[in-house]
Amino acid sequence: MSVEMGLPVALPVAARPFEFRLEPHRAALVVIDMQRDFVEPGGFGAALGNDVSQLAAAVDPTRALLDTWRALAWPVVHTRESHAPDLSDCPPAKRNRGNPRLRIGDVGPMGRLLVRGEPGCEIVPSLAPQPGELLIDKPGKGAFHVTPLQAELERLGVRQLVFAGVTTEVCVQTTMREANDRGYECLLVEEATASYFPAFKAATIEMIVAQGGIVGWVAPLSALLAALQPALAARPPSAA
Ligand code: C5J
Repeated sequence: MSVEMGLPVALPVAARPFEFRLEPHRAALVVIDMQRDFVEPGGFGAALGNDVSQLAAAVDPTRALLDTWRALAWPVVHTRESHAPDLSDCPPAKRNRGNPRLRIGDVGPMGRLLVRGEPGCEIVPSLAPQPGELLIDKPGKGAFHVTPLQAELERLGVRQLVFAGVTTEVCVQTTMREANDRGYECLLVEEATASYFPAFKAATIEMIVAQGGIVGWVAPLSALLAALQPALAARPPSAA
């Protein structure tokens, strides 16, 4: 881990409920479940009856975050909600919920829903992981549940998590709560997350910042990108 000359130990981000002090190199970007199965027509989200177009707004802001994290060479984590082909990691309590047209593991236009190796399970092309970035397959809503995520973050020396992804109130919020319980400081980027239900996104943001930031912080993309300018400027000439 190289530390750039003259960079402060923490970069202040204008956030709610109060300033977030982002620590260079110690903050990973975590992109939750930006998979075709949630974002595109014909996937799992659509099979549940959702209007998947609601999620499109989060793609470009997430890409802006990825571009910045990659330029800084700071850690990036992608997650996928996904199951083994034999569904041995998908309990009936999850698979048999509700009355969808298709269930997890059934064959849809993008292959078997939420099954690893199927086209629909992949991350949308514009946000696809690059070599060296972590890809965590998770059978649950939370990214720490039966995954190597915590061990990987410890290996990388990460103690802060900046969140993007979908859906705000399900896998993003669950993972933020898991992370908060494990001692990570969590910042959600408002435009880089979305829900099939805009009211749920708004309510989740309020839950996160309530009570002095009981789950974490929320900031607009512009505030985070502005805060990162000194880190971008401090990169060695070979990296800029
Ligand atoms: C859902 C997710 N909504 N990634 N998964 O079932 O939020």
